[in-house]
Amino acid sequence: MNFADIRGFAFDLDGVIADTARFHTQAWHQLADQVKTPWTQELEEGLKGVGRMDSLEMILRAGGHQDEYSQEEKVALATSKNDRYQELVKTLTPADALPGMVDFLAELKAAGYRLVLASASKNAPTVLKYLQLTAAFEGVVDPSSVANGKPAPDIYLAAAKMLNLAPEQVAGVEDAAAGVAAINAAGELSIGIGSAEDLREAAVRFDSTSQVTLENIKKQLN
Ligand code: B16
Ligand code: MG
Repeated sequence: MNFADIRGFAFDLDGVIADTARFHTQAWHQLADQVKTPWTQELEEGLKGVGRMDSLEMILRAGGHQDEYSQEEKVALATSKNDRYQELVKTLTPADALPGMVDFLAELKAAGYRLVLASASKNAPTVLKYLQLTAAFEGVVDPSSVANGKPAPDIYLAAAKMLNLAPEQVAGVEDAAAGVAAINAAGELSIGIGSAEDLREAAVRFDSTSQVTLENIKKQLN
């Protein structure tokens, strides 16, 4: 893939733009305690980027509880997690954007790149509003409009479509293994933010959001 072909960027939200991954983690951890699934580092990492009902299924399966709840009870569990998450995100302010990301968005815009959000979260528009970053993006892909969640490519393909670009012209930015897998499966350029162990499939990788600049991306690709 050639960086010179890139015209647009599709961003994940939780863990990339905003420090909200910790809120999802906190709310899911509480739910895991409630259904008596032991909380592990592996489960915590595996849930990142995964949609709400798929996350619930992962937690139930991890504790061997997958056959103990009706569909109605599962929806009630997911709703209670979301209620807790929404209470936590109410505290967000523009200061909760992750280090360097507001500058990176501005740098991309000034360089003429087109920007969309490709988050699995149905709460993404609300979170952007609290961060006062709604206007930074041309659009937000609606996660309920795609058939398959991350690691399937659907949401990143929808992001390219929203920008009227071919997948090879789009770079995706992610903090989760499921998200990097989704970008790669879409045939886009994957930029991962996180540990080398978790994000070994990323084409470009940074330890922290503060390192993400156009210059540093190009450096890694050369
Ligand atoms: P919601 P991202 C993902 O957002 C989160 O990483 C994941 O933890 C969460 O379960 C998922 O969104 C669904 O979120 O319950 O708010 O619809 O990382 O893709 O921006
Ligand atoms: Mg994420």
